[in-house]
Amino acid sequence: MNPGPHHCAAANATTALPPGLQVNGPRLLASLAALGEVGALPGGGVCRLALTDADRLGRDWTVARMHELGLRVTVDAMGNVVGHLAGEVDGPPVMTGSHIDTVRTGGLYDGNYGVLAGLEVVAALRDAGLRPKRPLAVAFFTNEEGARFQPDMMGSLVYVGGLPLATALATRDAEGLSVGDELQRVGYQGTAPVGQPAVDSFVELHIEQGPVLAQQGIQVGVVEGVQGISWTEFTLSGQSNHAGTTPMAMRHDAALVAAQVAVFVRGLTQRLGGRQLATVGALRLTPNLVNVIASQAVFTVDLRNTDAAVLAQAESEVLAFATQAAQAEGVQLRTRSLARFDPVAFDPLVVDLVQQQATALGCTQLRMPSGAGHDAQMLARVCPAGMIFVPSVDGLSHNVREHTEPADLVLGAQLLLQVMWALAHRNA
Ligand code: HGY
Ligand code: MN
Ligand code: MN
Repeated sequence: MNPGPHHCAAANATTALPPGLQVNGPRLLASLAALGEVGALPGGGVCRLALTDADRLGRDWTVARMHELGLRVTVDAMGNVVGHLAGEVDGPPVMTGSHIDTVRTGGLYDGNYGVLAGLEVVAALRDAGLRPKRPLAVAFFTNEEGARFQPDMMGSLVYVGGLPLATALATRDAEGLSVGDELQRVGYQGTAPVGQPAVDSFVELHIEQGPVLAQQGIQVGVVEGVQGISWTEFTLSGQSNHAGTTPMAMRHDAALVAAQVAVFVRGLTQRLGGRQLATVGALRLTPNLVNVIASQAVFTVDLRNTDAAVLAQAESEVLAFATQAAQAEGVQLRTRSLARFDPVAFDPLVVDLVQQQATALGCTQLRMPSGAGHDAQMLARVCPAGMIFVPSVDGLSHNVREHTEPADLVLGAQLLLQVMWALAHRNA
């Protein structure tokens, strides 16, 4: 059982946390359960795909909570929402935040935890009657997951100027609905200028979503960066024909080529070794009928690696294999990049502060990369950024059984409070 939050030894005189300043664990856990009711799936888990009605309800719940805490709330043209807490001095805020959209089989904590822990930091300061030196901000960004509209981290990418707003708003989902229309429909196409406020520093608290911390019995991940991400959509166009009358030699079977690529990418990870990951997560066959040779297969390949050069090699090998497999089957191949982000290294200012405060809290800790993409990797383009991980039980995420122990959730929020306080009071 992990210890509850402690008083921490001061990182240095200017950043010492006022004695007794602690997050309220039961309040944090209750807020996670309450938000988890929004878009709840029967049997557990959450489905709040970006800009659906469930996402709107989750946004409404979170904005109402921001107002309850006395935050000034802004919504920009990308639907990014920021709750602002004034500091003793004006200037760019120390920001925390994450996302509240989920995948279709989401859990309670992916994204939601970082946003609600940020609001718990604000609530704890309010309880103590404390105002930070620099302003603080708690944000949730639009469409972090990229499950409905690609790329992922879309809102934060627009926020930092990495994707033009118009391009993002024109992006369409599989049903042809655009981000812009859906933002309007759910009532979150705001008027605040995108990318405002400029951010002093950013720290995101998130569940690890992998098995490393849980397997090693470590309480906190001191995240040093995020691995590279490559998402590609492959469209194979063959010829539908009768499953019972078409000789094998006469087939142009799109499903076969899709299956060959799926097997190839698994072999590629074994051959490349290291941290190479590959996933065929989405696959759609047309006409998808038991007795018809598939005329079309549309599928996605998700490649990840901390090593940019190996990731690029993996991409070119997959494309080369798919091209020759399609040719051999007499199937047309078209590809479309859905997301492409190089590995990101977080700023030592934030990484070292996370480590220092974790040490002050007496936590066991591990410096590690992030396997998942996060909004922090986008904010890292415009300010010093970093992340804190807490363990995921059985390393499960993007799965309705996603779970993190309450004590770990509370400890992570206490660490976030301490890191934000230190950032808000650092001399610089
Ligand atoms: O795909 C990711 O890594 C993140 O969950 N969007
Ligand atoms: Mn996430
Ligand atoms: Mn996710």
